[in-house]
Amino acid sequence: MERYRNKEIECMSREDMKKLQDERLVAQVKHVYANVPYYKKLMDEKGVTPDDIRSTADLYKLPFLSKADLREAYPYGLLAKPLSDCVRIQSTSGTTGKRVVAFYTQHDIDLWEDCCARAITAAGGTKDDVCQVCYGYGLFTGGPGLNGGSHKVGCLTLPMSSGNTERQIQFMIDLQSTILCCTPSYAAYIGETLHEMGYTTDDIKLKAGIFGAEPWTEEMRREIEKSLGIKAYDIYGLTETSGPGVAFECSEQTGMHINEDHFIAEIIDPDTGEVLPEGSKGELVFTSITKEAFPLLRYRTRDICVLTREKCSCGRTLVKMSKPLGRSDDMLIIRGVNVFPSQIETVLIEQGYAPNYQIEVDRVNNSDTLDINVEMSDDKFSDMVKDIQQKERDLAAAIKTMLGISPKVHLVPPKTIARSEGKAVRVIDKRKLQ
Ligand code: DLL
Repeated sequence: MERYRNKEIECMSREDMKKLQDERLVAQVKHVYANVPYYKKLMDEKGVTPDDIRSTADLYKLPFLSKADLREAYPYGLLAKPLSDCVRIQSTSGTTGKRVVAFYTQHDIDLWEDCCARAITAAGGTKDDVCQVCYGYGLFTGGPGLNGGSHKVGCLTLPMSSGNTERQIQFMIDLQSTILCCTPSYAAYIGETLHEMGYTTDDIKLKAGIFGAEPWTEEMRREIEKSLGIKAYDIYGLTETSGPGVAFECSEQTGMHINEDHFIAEIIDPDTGEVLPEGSKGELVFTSITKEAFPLLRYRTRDICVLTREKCSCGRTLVKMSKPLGRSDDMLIIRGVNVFPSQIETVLIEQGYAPNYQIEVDRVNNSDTLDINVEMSDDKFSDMVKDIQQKERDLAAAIKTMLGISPKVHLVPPKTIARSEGKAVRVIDKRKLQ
């Protein structure tokens, strides 16, 4: 039986949802124009006033915001409420450039946690569940967001944060956790450790996992589901739009429903900025229509995906986004060919390898090199050089078929690629250092 947190909204007719979005958008544009000089300037430069925005059909008239704007406006330049009305900040990990800092009023936090509660409920969560949250806590939105959502559902919440994997498993067994929230790469690691510790899925009570914050493939989903004996649900979000819970998966597992009462989604051509028709692949853009403190209008996520309004068997009418197929800024261009790490992961898992790999790109004599280190799983393990070389050739051939370019594959012994407790580092691009 499908569970909903807010059936009225989640299954609302398209017509009513559009009306709700129209009203909220008009009010939000007024709020932002009046309170955020940075965005007012962008609108003025484009010759758009709040009066020009009467419904979602006018959305295209508004200027885009990008991460570069957020950095330029750092830290307070996009704040739409007095600082004294804000009760929290969260932030991105900021591996490149300045961090992005997002602000929340108490109302913003309530709505955000409610979005996360919808995700937990869609994964079957109720007040009788024990929800183990192993996303990082702190500035990262994963821990706080799912923690708040779990409270709202009424689950017994285990605020574990990430790390100390054996202790995670001990708690999971002792406290009979039924729902696990963490990155998919950490879920895979928890599964691996569970079996290494001599336990099986019979020793745990997990039924569902809510995994997101990084790309993961369908193949990886099946691996995790098998290893932990659960149904694995995807969850999507980004710090700039509040955190996890912008979109969540239902029992159909064919994409994530976007919480459209809070976020309007568009797909654009990342090169021209042109809005693309439904079903096209392009960059996802969000307008947050309910946020008070940090309401971003037409924010370019850099995530490449497809939106669909095909009827969903779960009964929800909320538009669905595909798994992000990559980020427009994560896409590697190797010898002129577009390569997403997820394509390589798909081949690895199809060929029976675990998703423990690292991609290294370099430039030697003006030519790009692609090296892929792949861990041998126990059943693939061999200490015969000839055997390993044959396996490397087979894998390289399969990857060439997928990508159109030849990689050098290096099989490495089990457990030699560092495991991740948060977002996995899959790519080392040495070309940037030159
Ligand atoms: O990763 C928020 C989050 C926490 C989402 C926990 C889900 C669960 P950031 O650190 O700002 O926020 O990173 C946002 O991560 O633009 C995507 O590129 C990527 N991402 C997030 N969820 C998914 C997902 C959090 N389900 C960036 N699949 C986004 C693929 C995802 N990529």
